[in-house]
Order: sequence, then structure tokens, then C-alpha cells
Amino acid sequence: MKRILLFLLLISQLAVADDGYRLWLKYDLIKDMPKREAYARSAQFIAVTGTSPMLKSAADELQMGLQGLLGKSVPIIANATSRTGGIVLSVANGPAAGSQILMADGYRLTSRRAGNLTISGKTNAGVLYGVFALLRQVQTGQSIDNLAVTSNPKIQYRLLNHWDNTNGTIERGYAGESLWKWYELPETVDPRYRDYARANASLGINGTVVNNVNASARFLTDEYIQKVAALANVFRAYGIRIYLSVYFPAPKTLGSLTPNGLKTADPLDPAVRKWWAEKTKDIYKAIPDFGGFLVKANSEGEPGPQDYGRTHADGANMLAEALKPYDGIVLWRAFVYKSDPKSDRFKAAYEEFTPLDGTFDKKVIIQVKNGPIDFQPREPYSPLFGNMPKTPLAMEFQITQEYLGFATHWVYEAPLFKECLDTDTHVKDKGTGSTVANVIDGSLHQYAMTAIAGVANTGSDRNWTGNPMAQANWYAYGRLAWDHTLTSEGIAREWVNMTLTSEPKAVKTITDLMLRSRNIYVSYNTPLGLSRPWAGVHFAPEPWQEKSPRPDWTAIYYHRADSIGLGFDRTATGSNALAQYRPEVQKIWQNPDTCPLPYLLWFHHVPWTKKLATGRTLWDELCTHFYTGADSVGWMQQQWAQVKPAIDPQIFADVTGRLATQHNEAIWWRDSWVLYLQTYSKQPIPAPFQKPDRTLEDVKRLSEIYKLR
Ligand code: BDP
Repeated sequence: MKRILLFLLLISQLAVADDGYRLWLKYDLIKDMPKREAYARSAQFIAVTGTSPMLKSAADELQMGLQGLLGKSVPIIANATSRTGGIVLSVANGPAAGSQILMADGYRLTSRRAGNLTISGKTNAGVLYGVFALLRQVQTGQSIDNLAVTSNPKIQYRLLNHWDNTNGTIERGYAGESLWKWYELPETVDPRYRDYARANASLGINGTVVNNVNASARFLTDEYIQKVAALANVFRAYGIRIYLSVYFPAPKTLGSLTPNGLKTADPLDPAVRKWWAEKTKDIYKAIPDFGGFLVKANSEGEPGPQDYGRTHADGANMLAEALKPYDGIVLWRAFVYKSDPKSDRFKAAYEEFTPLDGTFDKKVIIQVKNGPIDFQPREPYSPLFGNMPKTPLAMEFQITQEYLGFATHWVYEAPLFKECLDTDTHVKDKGTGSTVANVIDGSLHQYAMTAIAGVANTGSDRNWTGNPMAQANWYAYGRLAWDHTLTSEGIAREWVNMTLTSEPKAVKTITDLMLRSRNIYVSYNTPLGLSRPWAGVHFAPEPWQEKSPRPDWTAIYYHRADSIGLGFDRTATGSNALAQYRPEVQKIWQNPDTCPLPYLLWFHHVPWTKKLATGRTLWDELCTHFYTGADSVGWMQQQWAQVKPAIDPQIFADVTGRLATQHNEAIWWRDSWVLYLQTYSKQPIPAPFQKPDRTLEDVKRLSEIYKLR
């Protein structure tokens, strides 16, 4: 008997074990019976007029979702005629009287007592997004009676960027191999591609760049165009268009392999322009809804138009010309910096791009990283935002945690995204709509096109993102791409409810943890405006790193520690990068006494003994951050332990393990920083903190070992 009971217990455990594959689209049965019945009364049928593949995806998703949530099969019918009590999906042009206007891709949910619940969109995609919005409403336990919701995306092109290579590896990927099985495509189409598309559509993501920005010319061969087309065929029914990163000298590289091939990739050469026009034509023949090209050029050794004495605009406009007959765009990246030891890398993108404002074709969007350096745990916003009024600028965020502890450290990124989006560029008077978000949503400069991109954190791991908590970053990026006014807290709560648990206390505990996680990481990793304490591997602490082929690839270039103090003087007495911001911004940041502490060392070289607004000296403040940051990971562990009863055991154990690793590594970071900086500050570790129980040599050795192959 005992054995049977044990067996049954095991089976029930197995039945609930969650491998994370379903992401936030779990659709588990709602346990609250009256609630479930209330939903069921409004979902007696799904009526859908029209047969487009996207409407079919919408109806199928709704049926599948309701089947899981309500535990009953809801029939799909062609027409509601006189029936009530069901859900009607319709592509309705024109807005309903008196309500907010429905835009392309937007959706409207309306329900009245004793009628039908209507999900309408101006386009098929709008209906699909409306379906996911309704499911979200049910998944998060909200009423679906008397609905009057209209939601339009604030940004037109909402993209993921995959840094995936032909050999299946992912640049800066921490969740396994590429999702795209190039060697199997186009003949074999993994069903997982559809689930990828569903997840993205549930957030409103409508485009994906499938290959690395450090691009291979192979993606432009007929062989690869067919493979990419097979993916596009799956994604199309979910409103997702495919884009390709292109290798700028492809005409030359591929040309050299064909008879009478090209000897140049000069964007002003007519033969090169013809090559691109023909290539683009081939792509559109295979992928009629192809989205366009993403380009990394003259950046980190990647070739580009400057190799031929041409400008970024010459290169981008050539591709725009090739795309002219089609509905495609060019996303040209602004991530550029030169190997000039005298210049400040911070200033490079602004210096190269602002003089070109107004010279780009109208099909070109410049894609700008959120900060001026490179996806650091905390950066001030890029000064390009607000300074390119005549050229649409897209935001590029990095979802994958290249500088945020890979897949072990738990960092919820919505606060990082929001911090940037909500910062005022002061192009207009404060509070009058000139935040970074207002730049990229086009409202500030009336851009004709708007875009946002997130460097994906997905891979072939069963749970997609390696760390189950990193799913929240994909989710948060997508939700903010749709509506940047959503709050980090609201998004976190929604995600936890849909993904982990709806037990109120656990939801609160996890949401709080998530909201604090980014600041905790910054505290032990790069507090007070420190940045880039890495060399090759963007993981192990190496603030002492001073040798590299280029100065801006060392760690000391960024923190500038010396016997006087710490930090990079970017005021007028230093590199004067601050001059790239509006006077109002400069005014706050140029004075070390008014500069917000999180940005202090980005702009100032501060004496170790200077008293900060907190009442502590710089040295003491740094130590306080390093120590409390590392200790706070212990707090995260305790908080997480408390939610155990509410969380699936497999996910609970997975996160518990990762947090233990994070705690050890946070202490490693703390010790590395304080021991190293102490060689300059010559100050003791302030009470109540204890001196590390290892030496600088010990931690240096650890980092060296970490870098071994
Ligand atoms: C850096 C990454 C590098 C990318 C580069 C980029 O380390 O792998 O290729 O950004 O964005 O952060 O182009």
C-alpha cells in the first residue's frame, strides 16, 4: 500500500513538473470553479469570419488556450448569426463610435452583458494580438465582462535580433544552440518554430532578424534564402516578418566565387548596386513579405562603406534603393567606434552619425544601442537620441545577458529598459514629451517610421532561455515594445501570474525580487557608474585588465583608477563627451555634486575621500555597494526559499541552484573590486564589512583560470 502511495505521489509530481517550454502561454486549468464557470459562460463558441492563415492562428490559439484554462472544448464556427455568449473575431475597419481610434496592428476587446465578446482589429494581426490579450486577461484572473479596451502599438517595427551563426552557435547566447536548424532546413521544419512564433505574437513582436550582425555572406546564397524562406512560411501566420543581417562586402565575397564576379563592394559602383538589386529581387521571390536588412558596418572590424571612402549614408542608401520596389526597410546600426587612443569611445557614434542627419533615404532607420558604450549594466542614454531629428532612430536593447551574468545571474531587465526610455532628453522643456521613448515612438520628431529591437536571449534549451527567470526579459521587452508606458512592476506581476504562480503572497515576493534584482547586480558588479570591468570573457571580474590590442578594450580605460580617485572625466576638463547632451542634461550631470550617483563615475574622476550625498566618502560608498550587493543575493535566496510551496518543483530547484552560484560569484566580484581598488585608495574596508579572506592574487588567478579554454 505504502509503495502504491509513493508511486502515485511520484506520478503526480511528474505530472506537474514543468520544464518551462510553454513559457507564459501555460493555459493551465483555472482551479477556482466559480471563476472558471463565469469565463465559460462568455466563451461558448468562437466565431471567425474569414479564412486567412493569421485568423486561423488566432482562432486556433484561442481554442487551445480556452481548452486548457476552462477544461472544455470550445467550438469554432464560421458565423455567430443570432447566437450570443460567444467570442467573435472580426477584422473591422473603422473605429466604433466614441472610442479611441484603432490603428494598424491594434486591437479592441468589447463585451456587453448578454451579447458576444468581440475581438476586433483593423488587420488580421490586430485580431491575433487581441486574442492573446484576451487570453492574458483570463490567465491573470481578470474579469472579461464589460470590456472596452482599445490598444495600439506605440512602435511600428517590433523586432528581435538573433545573433545566430550558420554553424548553430549563438554569439553571446547562453541558452544552448541556435533555434534554427540550418542543416535540416528547408526540408525539415521543426515544430518548435511555430511555438517561437506564438510566443512572439503573444507580445506583439512582428519581425525577427534571424542571423548574427557579424554576418556571414552565406545567408545571401540561394541555398540559405530557401532555408530562411521555410522559416518565413511558419512565421507568416503569426504576423512575423523575417529580416536578414547582411555582410556588407557580400557582392565581392560571393562575386569572387562566380565567373565574372565583382571585385568590389563599393556602394557607389553601379555593378554593386545592380548586384544588390538582383539579390533583393531573389529574396522577395522566395519571401514576398521579407522585412529588410540589418547592417553592422565599419564596426569592430566588420567591413563597410568607409573601406571605399564612402559614408554610412552611402551604404544604407544603396540598400534602400535595392529595396525600393518592395515593402522592406534598412536598419543600419550606429554601434561604431574607432581605434583612436586619444578619443573617447563614448563620443564615436554621435560624431559619426549626427553630421549625416537628413542624408539617409526614407527607408532607412538608424538602430542605436541604449547607451553610448555597449549594453553595460547601467549606462546613461545614448546622446544620439534627441539629436537626429531628421532620421528615424530605433532603440536596440540587449535581452541576452552578455554583461548581466549570462544565464546564472537573475536580473529582471524591465527597470533597465524603462530607465532609458523614461529619461528626458530635454529637446523640449521637461515634461513635454521629449523622453527617449518619445524619440523612438516618433512623437518627438514626427518620424515616418518607428522601430525597436531586442537582442534575443533564446536558444535550443528546453526552457528557451537557460535561466527560467530570463523568460521574463523576453516577455518584458515584447510588452514594452508594444507599450513603453507599462510599468516594470505591472509587467513582472503579469509574467509571474502567467508563468509561475497566482498565489498572491508568492506573486508579491517574486515581483519584489525581480524589481530589485537589477540594482543588486549593479551594486556588486558596476556601482556608481563604473563600466566594462571585463576583457575577453564578459563574465569573470577583471578590473585590472590593462593589456589589449586597443586601449578601449581594456578595463582600466573605463574606470581610470589612480592614487587620487576613480572614474572617467567626461566634463570639459576631460573628454567633454557631456557636450553631446542638451544643456539642461549637461547642467545636472557636469557637477559631481548634482550628478545622480548611479552615473557619477561615468562622468567624473572623483577623489577617494570626496564626501558624497549619502554622507559617505567615495571609497566607503563603493565598499557599501559591493558588500550590500553581494549580501543581497543572500536575501534573494531567502526570499526565493519562501515561495517554494507555490512553485513547480523543477523550476524551484533550477532557480535555487542558479541563485547559489550567483551568490558565490557576487562575492567573487566584490572581492575582486575591493582588493584591486584598495591598491589605489589605500583605505581600509569600512566597518561593519569584513576584509575579504583571500588576496588580490587569489582572485586574479580565478579569473585567469576562467579564461582558459
Ligand atoms: C558587443 C558584443 C559583440 C557584438 C557587438 C555588436 O560583445 O559580440 O558583436 O556588441 O553589437 O557587445 O555588434
